[in-house]
Parts: sequence; C-alpha cells; structure tokens
Amino acid sequence: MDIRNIAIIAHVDHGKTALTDALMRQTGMAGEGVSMDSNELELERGITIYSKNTSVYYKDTKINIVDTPGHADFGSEVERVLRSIDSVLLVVDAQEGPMPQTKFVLKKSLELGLKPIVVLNKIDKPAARPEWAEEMVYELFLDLGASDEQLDFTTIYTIAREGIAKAKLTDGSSDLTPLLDAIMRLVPVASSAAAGDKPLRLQPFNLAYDNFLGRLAIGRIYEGKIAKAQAVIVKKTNGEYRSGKITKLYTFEGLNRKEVALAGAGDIVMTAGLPDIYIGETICASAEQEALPGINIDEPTISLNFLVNSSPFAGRDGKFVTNRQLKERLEKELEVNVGLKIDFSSADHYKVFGRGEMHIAILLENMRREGYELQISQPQVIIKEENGVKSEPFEEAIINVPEKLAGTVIEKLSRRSGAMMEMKPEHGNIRLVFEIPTRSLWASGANSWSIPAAKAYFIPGLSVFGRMSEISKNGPSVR
Ligand SMILES: Nc1nc2c(ncn2[C@@H]2O[C@H](COP(=O)(O)OP(=O)(O)OP(=O)(O)O)[C@@H](O)[C@H]2O)c(=O)[nH]1
Ligand SMILES: [Mg+2]
Repeated sequence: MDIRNIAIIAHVDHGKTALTDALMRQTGMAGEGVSMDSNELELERGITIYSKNTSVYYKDTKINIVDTPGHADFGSEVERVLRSIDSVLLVVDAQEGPMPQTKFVLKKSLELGLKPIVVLNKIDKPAARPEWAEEMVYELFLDLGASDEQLDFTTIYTIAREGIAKAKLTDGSSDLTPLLDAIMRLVPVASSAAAGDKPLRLQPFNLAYDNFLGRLAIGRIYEGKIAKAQAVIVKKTNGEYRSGKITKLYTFEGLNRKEVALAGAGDIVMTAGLPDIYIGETICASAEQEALPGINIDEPTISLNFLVNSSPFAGRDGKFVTNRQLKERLEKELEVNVGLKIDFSSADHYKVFGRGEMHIAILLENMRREGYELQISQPQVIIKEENGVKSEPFEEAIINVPEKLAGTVIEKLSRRSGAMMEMKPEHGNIRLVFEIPTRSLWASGANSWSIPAAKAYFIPGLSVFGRMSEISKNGPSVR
C-alpha cells in the first residue's frame, strides 16, 4: 500500500485539529465527537500543545498526518516535524488571513522545499473573505521567496468543523473528498520498492514517554524495514554510534497506536527499547551506514527558577513539596520536553530554560495538577553573546486599532524599541505589525496597556518570533 506523509500547519486556532478530526471521521478512523486534542489541558484550553500523529486510509493509500500546535512557543517542534513529511496543508482562517505563525511555518516549509497545499478554512464565517485571504497568502509566498513551483499552489476551501471541502468556492460539497483528492494528486508517495530494499535508516523527530516502556521515539523510516526485536545501531551525525534493540514497534491509526511486527520505508512509526534515543539520531542496521543529516533543536529564549515553597503556607496545595521530589519530576520532564533545559547545579533552586512563557506555563500547570507545589521566580529573557554582539529574543505583535489611535500606539511601542514592519488600513481600522523585544512586552505588561481603547484590539498571545536579534539599545534595562 502506498504511504503519503503530511503535516497540518497554521497559526493558532485556524482549524488544524478540526481538520484532522474531520479527516479521521470521514475515513472511518474516529467517531463523532472524537478529537486529536485529547490531553486534559488541551481540552480545557482549546489549543493543541503537543503535536500528534494519526493516519487515515483513502483509496488504497495510507496517509500519515501530523497535527501540529499553532502557538509560537511550539514553533521549533513544528519545524522538526516538517523535516520528516513530504507536504503540508497550510491552513489559513479565511477571515483573519495569514498571521505571524502562518508566516513562520510557511517560511520553514518553503526553505525545506516543500510544496504546500493552501487550505482556506472557516469560509462559513459571516465575515469570511476568502478571495482577500488567498491574495494575502499569495503575497506571503512571494515575500518569503517561494519558487515558481511553490507559488503555483493549489487552494482548497473548507469548513473544517463540518467536514466540508471545495476545490472552488462556488462548488457544492458535502464532505472532504476534494481535499483528499488534492492530497492524492499533489503529495508524493513516500514508500517505494527501491527505498524499501535498502538497509534500515529511521530518524526520530519527536519523543514520548510511557511508564512501562520508557522513552519512545517517533520517526520516519526513510529506507529499509524495521521489525520488533530487531537489533539496531543508533548513529549520531558525528559518526559516534551505539547498539540497541527495538522491543516494541507501533504505527498510528486514528487516535490509537497500533502494535505491529514490521514496518517499511515511508512509514511513520514509534519505537520502544532505546532508552537514550534522541531527536535527529539515525536508527540503522549497521555501523557502516551514514547517519541522516541532523535535526536542529532551537535554543531556549527565557529562563526562571523553580524552588521549594518556603512560605508559611507551604504544603497546603500540594503533596509533593520537597527539593528531591521537584528534581525527580523535572528530570522526568527532560525525557520528552525537547525545547527545555534545566540547570540542576544550584543547591536551593533549579534554573529552567524554555521557549517562551506558554511553554513554561504548561509545565507548571501539569505539575500543579499532579500535586506538586513550588515557587517560581520572575522569568528573564536569555541574552546571548556571539562574536561580541549581544542578542535577545524578539516577538511579532499585530495590533488592530481605530485610525485615530494608531499614532499613540506607534509612539508607545517605538519608545519600547518596537520597530514598525507594516501599517495597513483594514476594515476601517489600521493594522500595525511591530517587532519588539520580548522584555519590552513584559516590562509594559502586554495586558495592561495604558491606552484603554487600544486594549481591546491588542491581539493577546503575542508570538515569539523564534529568532534572536541584536540587543536593542534603548529598550528597558534587563531585569
Ligand atoms: N466557523 C468555523 N469555526 C471553525 C472551523 N474550523 C474550526 N473552527 C473552530 O475554530 C476553533 C479552533 O479550531 P482548532 O481546530 O482547535 O484550531 P487549531 O488550529 O487546531 O488550534 P491550535 O492547535 O491551538 O493552534 C474551534 O473553536 C473550532 O471549532 C470552521 O470551518 N468554521
Ligand atoms: Mg490544534
């Protein structure tokens, strides 16, 4: 059976998970009301936190799908996923148009040479403007230096929530068939007999953990076959290698993992049995084989201290309160939380480095629910120095304000070292795009802007731009 591999990428809330769920429903892989957002926190917050794999069957083809998170703090996770698939569905809200994270994930896709299929979603919204959104997406492709081939993208119009897709806006449709057919037409087949006959090469792009099985690696089989109980070599890009054994092997189906005895080239699998496996390493058949090119892990951008609660009220909220319990929990987190780093060297606190406030907030919330109680310090941005140039994390802020307020907002953001990248009239408002140092936003408290009328228009959940830039000279002093 042919295999095709895709990822669904978008800005937060544009409908990736709704689309994945609908694809599973239509192909009979999941029932009504079943969602890929299965984790407790995901259900409560209504956002995807962890990227997840599934597969559906359509016309004798297995389509492996990775549903990715849209929040900017998880952008580097999306980037890793993109390395391992062959095409993306770039979902864009037909009312909002492209947003900062659309730009980030599209840029990464184009750089990898992928040819995205554009999915304009939520065309049922009363204020949807699909033609405009399509034009904006085209401009974004151009701005990001898309090749002619990439620019010649196919657009599908969807109501993901209802499981409807159309090849043309004027078409009638009652299901996702036009989208599935576009995937069949445009996404290359990942499984070929020639690749299947080569010796095994598999590369993990994600990690997971199971209390009984230990660390699990999720990766793509590029060449060859892998079997349960197979002895393998794990090779790093620098040539170092070690041996190991696969104890269990799974593929993904609907919401479940399915244990299999054998899997072949092109498929995405999960393996158990390699306790120290890491992203980007190559699982292969023999030490003579060449490792696949590595996968970059983005560096943390913020840090803060986790410490034992020493207040008089300690022990009231949690059952795990000691330094040792805290340390054990954090060590366990490092098993799977790839963007996270922790410095355990201090006696009275642990310094946690993460990819943004949301990244750390999710960890803290999970710990709280498990019964841990702790104190944290104020977060700080990480200042890096390379060749004498200091750099700091920046964010992209999009602000929609009535015309008469634009001047005040521009002035306030400029005073905090914000650089205006774009200014466009939109629906009687002005849309401003700023690049601004993360610490400027913290210092000003993005939620308590002193222009009351502008507050309502400030889009919360500003997006970490995922890049470091030369430190701004006149920003607030580093705290
Ligand atoms: N009106 C309308 N709403 C939709 C449509 N598709 C999704 N939604 C809604 O949009 C919201 C976000 O949808 P999700 O599928 O969770 O978005 P997402 O892109 O997975 O979000 P993150 O994973 O958090 O980045 C939900 O409330 C959906 O019900 C659609 O076609 N029309
Ligand atoms: Mg989602």
